[in-house]
Amino acid sequence: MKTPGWLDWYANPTKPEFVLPPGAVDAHCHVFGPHDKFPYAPERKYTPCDASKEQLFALRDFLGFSRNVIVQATCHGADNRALVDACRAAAGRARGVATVRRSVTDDELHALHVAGVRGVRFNFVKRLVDFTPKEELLEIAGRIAKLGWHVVIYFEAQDLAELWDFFTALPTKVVVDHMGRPNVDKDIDGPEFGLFLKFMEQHDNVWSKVSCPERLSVTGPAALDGERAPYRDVIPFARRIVERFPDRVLWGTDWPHPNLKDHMPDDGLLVDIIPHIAPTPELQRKLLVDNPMRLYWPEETALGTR
Ligand code: 0GY
Repeated sequence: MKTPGWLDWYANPTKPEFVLPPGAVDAHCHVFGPHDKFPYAPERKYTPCDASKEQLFALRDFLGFSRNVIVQATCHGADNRALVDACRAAAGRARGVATVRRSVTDDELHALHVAGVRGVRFNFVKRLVDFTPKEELLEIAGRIAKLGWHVVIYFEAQDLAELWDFFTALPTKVVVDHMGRPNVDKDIDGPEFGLFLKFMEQHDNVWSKVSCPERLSVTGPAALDGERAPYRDVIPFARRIVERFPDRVLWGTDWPHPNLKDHMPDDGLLVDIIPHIAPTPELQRKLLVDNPMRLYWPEETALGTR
């Protein structure tokens, strides 16, 4: 039972040529189901294929990551049980970003924290979610701020201007999924991407995941002759963000890549894009280790135990 046209994730990814630095974090990935144990939400907009925690951890090890940040996907609504189960099973090697409603109790928030949750996700992509009133989201943000959590936001570039006042009123760190989905057919120096850069420039609590080239690319997965890197039209956008805000960027695979209908990326090749967007070892270490550790495992960063 899957959404028609749904593609299953890539079962045999290529071994990346790029060797990840020790302690690297895949800071955006999901678990789906398994649906017989963790059913999908009735209000979901798509039904994915199951993608279990064991499969996620196998990918983590194969690619050379040490840790995961598992993000609640919309198909599980505000039922975070699959996410919590995966975080617990990871025994400290995964953190979570949950979805909660205003009705969530303090005890429930505490239990999520103990399981490893450190953020909530607010989704503004209209094909994925129904509208939630902003005052409800602000109320949630105020409550989770007290736990030291942050807010992850997912939106499309053309909606940033309208959402600007809401985003800039959030009282926490704010992490943007997939660079705010730039239209990479437009000029990198044009007003649309310029507004996103201004958003980060003017607000030093705003971070960005430089992830998901496979979702944003118009040129697609074909590499140029003699090069391995696919999705070449997305690379300049991601690289600009990494070079301008090296201490506020994160990277993730987005496995198992929900909602892709034309092709499924090879996760090994996605890893091989990293040196194109973060060209020096220092930028790579910040992107893959220092930044996600500071955000999701601050206690270990402070103790110097990683
Ligand atoms: C992503 C992107 C997508 C889906 C979701 O929660 C979700 O359903 O985030 C998308 O369809 O663009 O980050 O996985």
